[in-house]
This record gives sequence, C-alpha cells and structure tokens, in this order.
Amino acid sequence: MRTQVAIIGGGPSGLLLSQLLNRAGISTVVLERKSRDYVLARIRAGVLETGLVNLLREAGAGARMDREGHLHDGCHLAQNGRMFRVDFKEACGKQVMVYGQTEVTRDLYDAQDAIGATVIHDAEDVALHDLTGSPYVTWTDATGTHRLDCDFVAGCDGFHGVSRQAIPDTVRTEFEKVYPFGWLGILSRTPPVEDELIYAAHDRGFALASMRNPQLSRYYIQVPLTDKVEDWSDEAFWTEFRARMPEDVAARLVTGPSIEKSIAPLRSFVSEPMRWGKLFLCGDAAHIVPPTGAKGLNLAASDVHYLYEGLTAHYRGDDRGIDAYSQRALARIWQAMRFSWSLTTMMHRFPGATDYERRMQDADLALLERSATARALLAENYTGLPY
Ligand code: RFL
Ligand code: PHB
Repeated sequence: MRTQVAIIGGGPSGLLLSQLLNRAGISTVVLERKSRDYVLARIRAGVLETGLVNLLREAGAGARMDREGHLHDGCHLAQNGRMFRVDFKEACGKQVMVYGQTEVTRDLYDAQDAIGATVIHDAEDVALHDLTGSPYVTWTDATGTHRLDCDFVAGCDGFHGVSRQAIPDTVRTEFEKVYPFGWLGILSRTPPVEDELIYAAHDRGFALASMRNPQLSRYYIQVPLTDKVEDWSDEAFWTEFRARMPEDVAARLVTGPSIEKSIAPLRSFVSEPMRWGKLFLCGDAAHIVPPTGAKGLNLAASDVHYLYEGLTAHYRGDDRGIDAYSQRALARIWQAMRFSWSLTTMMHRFPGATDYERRMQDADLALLERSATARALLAENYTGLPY
C-alpha cells in the first residue's frame, strides 16, 4: 500500500490533518490503535479557540459545531468565595466556542467517511521505518503484518504514542514539569450552574465549573495524586465541589448522577524538535499542557495548521513551510506553555506551599480583578494567540 502522508493516530490531530490534506488533493492513511467507539468514548476538552473553529469549518466539519456549540464572551474567576468576570470580548474582541472534543472527533470521523478517506482501526504494533530515507510504516492486525509506503509520516499518536520515540535520543530534548495533583472530573446530565465557565481558587483546592450544553455539565476538582476514582462517590464529589464554589453558586448547583468520572494528572511537557527527517509530530505526541488554560486541543490544532500549510506548499514545490514547521509550531507552543503554567500556578493549592507563596497567588488574582490590562493579557491568551 502507498500514500502521500501516513498519519499515526486517529484522535483530533490526526483526523483534522487527514481531512484538510484530503480536501487539498493529498492522499493519507490514518492508523489508529483503538476502535472508533473507544476513541469516541473519551471525554476531554471543551473549549475551542477561533483558530480551531475556523480550521474545522475549512475542513468541512464545522456545521454541527456552528449549530450546537455555544460562543462565550467571558469567564468567571473566583477566590475563596469572591467572584469576578473576565470579559474576553471587551478585553480583546474575541470569543471561545464551547463544544466538546468528543463531538469534534465524531464530526471529523463523519467528514472522513463522507469523502471516503482511509482510517484503519485496531492497528497493533505500529512501527516507523527509514524516516530519513524512503519512509514506511508497518502494523499488525488479525490478518497479519502490513506495510504502508509514504512520502511523510505525521505522528499524531498522543503522549503515549510511538512516533516521538522514533526520533533518536541524541536528537531529542525533552522539557517536563509534573504537578503534585490531578483533576477529578465528572460529567452529569444537569443544567450548568452558570452560563460561563467558573475557575475557582479555594483553600480546599481548585475547582472548575464547565459545560457541554444546556443539559450537560462538566465539573472538576483538584485532588491529590494518590486519590483513586473509586475513593470519590458522587455525593462526596458534590459536597467538595460546593465547598469550593462561591456560596451563591453552590446554592444554585443542581446535582445528579455522574455519567463519567475520571482523574487526570497534570503535566507540562515539550519534546523538541518536532520534525526529524520525514517525520513530523503534531499535538499531544510532542507536548502536553495542564488543562487549566484549555490549550491542549487548541495547540494540536495550531500544529495541524502549520503542517497542513507546509505540506500543501511542498506538493507545489515550496519546502519553506515544512522546513520552518518545528520552529513555527514551537514558538506558539511555548507561549501556551507559559500561560497554562501561570494559570495553574495561580489557581491551585500546592502541598507544602509557604504563606508567602499563597499571598502571591492572592495578589495575582487581585491584580486581575483590579486591572483591565491584566485581564486583557489573560483574555488574549485564553481566547488564543493568532496562528
Ligand atoms: P489524542 O487525543 O491523545 O489522540 C491520539 C490518538 O493516537 C492513538 N494512538 C495510537 N495509534 C496508533 N498507534 C499507536 N502506537 C498509538 N498510540 C496512540 C490514540 O489511541 C489516540 O486515538 O492526541 P491529539 O489528537 O494530539 O489531541 C490532543 C487532545 O486530545 C488533548 O490535547 C486535549 O484533550 C487536552 N485537553 C484540553 N484541551 C483543550 O484545548 N481544551 C480543554 O478544555 C481541554 N481539557 C484536556 C482537557 C485533556 C484532559 N485530559 C483527560 C488529559 C481536559 C482533560 C481532563
Ligand atoms: C472542560 O470543559 O472539559 C474544560 C474546560 C476548560 C478547561 C479544562 C477543561 O480549562
């Protein structure tokens, strides 16, 4: 089998890249380790920047998002019970789209089906070969071993994928920060407690009120890394969540059974460079941010944008885009890294933090409440830097 671009991973990065390239007349094959149902059962991101919204439209996969997604003009920040609003529209003239990653992924699969793109599921033992020469990819399934020859490989296989490891250790530099806590998240079929997201810093720990639609809420609380999902009954979650929200918000909260409950550890990670020979890394395969800034999926989208531009130019005879890919993508990634780290640092309770450090967190939040300049900076980063 032969294709122009072999794409490893059928998550949002891989599918969006495949969809854009196919529509530009460039052939792709997507190799995904899991089944489609498995990929579509993952509950992850919920906040889309304008850049991703526009890419989905360009990919012909934005119609349902435009019908069912919700544009938000701002969000709320709370600090031990006090709450104030950051008005994105007023601060920087931009908005974000609230629409679940699960729905984005479903729309991309449907769009791939509609154009007859090749997505191969349950591909085991994917391996990348001859990446500085004539690249090819092998994998196995129930029928045996298969080989796919290609011009380029796009490694879109997430943090635990194989693509990043295909870059020799001598070439790769990794940067990492692991946070000493995780987020326990639940999804519940209840009306969201507020129209916009609430990011709440509290002495008991951070909490976030988010949503998917007017009947579906997504809530998170900071928990120690040692906690297990089984430790948290729905009742215990609601009690803790209420305690961390401002009183009037807690009083309005509608609770119900959780339909999903999971714990995600928080980590910042970057692997440089993002290109080696004919291999390009995209999305979580190259970088991870803590979810506080809602940047992970949006960074995956900006990588896809730069790679899509580079590859389409390559097939027109211009290699400047693919040659600059790693540098262009990383410049934007490090800005989002900084933002996610600073928001995470300001909003969470760190075990062993000194009183001085706690006062700095309070002062950072007070600065945002007081200063339109500080809010403008937050709004510019939260709604997304231009590509
Ligand atoms: P994914 O989604 O991990 O997809 C990678 C795909 O590759 C497959 N795979 C392989 N396939 C073949 N061979 C192998 N060896 C393979 N190894 C892996 C996997 O099965 C999978 O299908 O990476 P991608 O596409 O780069 O997308 C990245 C995003 O999923 C991620 O950045 C976001 O979910 C992060 N994130 C958020 N991002 C935002 O922009 N806004 C948010 O509000 C937001 N909230 C979140 C989040 C992530 C969270 N968790 C669970 C980590 C909230 C949470 C709780
Ligand atoms: C979500 O709705 O899942 C979500 C929203 C904002 C974040 C993280 C997660 O910062």
